[in-house]
Amino acid sequence: MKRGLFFILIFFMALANGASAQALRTSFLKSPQTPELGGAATTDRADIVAFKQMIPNAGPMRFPQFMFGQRLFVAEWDPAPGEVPDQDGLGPTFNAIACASCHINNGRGFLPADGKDFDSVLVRLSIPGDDGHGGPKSLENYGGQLQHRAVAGAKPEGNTSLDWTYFVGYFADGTPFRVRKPAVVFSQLAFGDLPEDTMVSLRTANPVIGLGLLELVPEVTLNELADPYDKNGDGISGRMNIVWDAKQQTNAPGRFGWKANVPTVELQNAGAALGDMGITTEINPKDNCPAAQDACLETAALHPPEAEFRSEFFEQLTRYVRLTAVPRQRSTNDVEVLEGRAIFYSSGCVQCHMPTLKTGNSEEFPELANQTFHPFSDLLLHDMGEGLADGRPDYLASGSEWRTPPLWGIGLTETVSAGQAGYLHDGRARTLEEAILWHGGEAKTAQRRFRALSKADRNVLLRFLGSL
Ligand code: HEC
Ligand code: HEC
Ligand SMILES: [Ca+2]
Ligand SMILES: [Ca+2]
Ligand SMILES: [Ca+2]
Repeated sequence: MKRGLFFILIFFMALANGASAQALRTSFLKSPQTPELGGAATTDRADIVAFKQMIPNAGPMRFPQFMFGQRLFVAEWDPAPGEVPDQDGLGPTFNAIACASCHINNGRGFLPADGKDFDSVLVRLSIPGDDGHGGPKSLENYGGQLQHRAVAGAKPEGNTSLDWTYFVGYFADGTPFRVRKPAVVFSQLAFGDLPEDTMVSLRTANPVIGLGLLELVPEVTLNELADPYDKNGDGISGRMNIVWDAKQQTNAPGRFGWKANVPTVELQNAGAALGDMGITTEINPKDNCPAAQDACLETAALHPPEAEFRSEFFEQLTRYVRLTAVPRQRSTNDVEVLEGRAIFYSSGCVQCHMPTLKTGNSEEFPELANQTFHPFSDLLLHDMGEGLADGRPDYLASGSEWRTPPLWGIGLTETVSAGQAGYLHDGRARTLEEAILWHGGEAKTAQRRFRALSKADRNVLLRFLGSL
């Protein structure tokens, strides 16, 4: 009898649990989407510096620190020993000399024109297996990323260029479209051929706005939004990436990067400093020199053993990234933008590009706590099909899974990046329309709905995206 009651109790608890997962999604979808895309962390700027503003509700005390963090974000690093001791230690190998070289005005990077160097994108490498914590396994001679530049005395690992394949398709109304897909071509590899089973992933730099908000979305929220076995039968099975938090020495939900493979802003920044620029931190105290690279090891020894990024400075950089505001949505009373938003909802874009999320508590950042905000992302991984697959797993993310990228600020891409635009993880899409056309896998139905729209309806949807 008691046992029976117990099972009945479990049954109702499970039912309540399933229902509450749906309830959270429904309540987020029903709550009004306001133009304050970052909640209180919204800026009115919509110009070239729109992504570089401090969240307005942070106290004036924060401002000098924020400006100092911004200086660090744009600072160009020198090889050691340099004239400014707190700004030297670049390399030995690196991809760029400043955070802002890739995150242009805190915005995204873009693919180089034919024959030009990779200036704001990078190439990740791995071989089958894992690193002992479930992450990608590095190559013995090249590590987990190709650094195509080096300081004097060390060798660049190699060079890269792009090979394009073009595809033609049609909208339901007969209008043709042409999209393109890049493949990375390696040359001048300094430490031997890449192993045959090397997996390669081309990545552009993401915009750096509103990340403090995304970091504070409680894990239970992500868990409730996730639907890994598609229990609600809508064809969408978002799941969390679970990744290694090297600072806390534990597993944690992944939130940052195109495959949500990094758990915190701090670790993302430390990884970027070392991997992209060759700058050591307390978190990553050793320079990035695979054992085969003797000259790299020798050159690294030119910097004194302490971290190249002074800890107090690195903290300011991380605070800066956390306190960067999100631009307000524009043209919100425009009839076309409103129609476009309705199509965005009815086409199922919101199933992944979740309009509304909420942050939890934070003692360190009360200005980011308990905010309702509008990232248009669920921070979950989705299988996007073969067309977008890189075939390079990263923790739980398979070769075809990607994190739903936030769409806030996307309408200002060209404004902040001086006319440049490249969307999707590898920057292949020249327009927002091309980005949508690449959606496959779980997003195939939404993509079909988009292709079935009239030209006028496609345009109002794009107008809505442009208002974000
Ligand atoms: C060589 C180009 C390059 C440089 C230099 C660079 N980044 Fe990045 N950044 C990227 C790329 C590419 C990604 C996406 C990585 C991925 O998906 O694996 C990224 C992602 C990020 C993200 C995550 C954004 C998100 O939405 O998830 C943050 C934060 C970030 N970078 C901060 C920095 C900081 C701070 C620096 C300087 C210390 C820096 N980056 C230097 C290319 C760069
Ligand atoms: C199944 C989940 C899913 C659905 C449904 C979906 N998207 Fe996406 N969207 C993604 C993912 C994941 C990416 C990133 C893919 C990549 O970079 O390879 C993405 C990328 C984008 C981008 C480019 C973002 C950037 O930063 O480069 C745009 C724009 C976009 N989606 C718009 C839409 C629109 C409009 C719809 C509805 C017609 C839609 N999406 C439906 C998951 C989804
Ligand atoms: Ca260094
Ligand atoms: Ca390397
Ligand atoms: Ca589902």
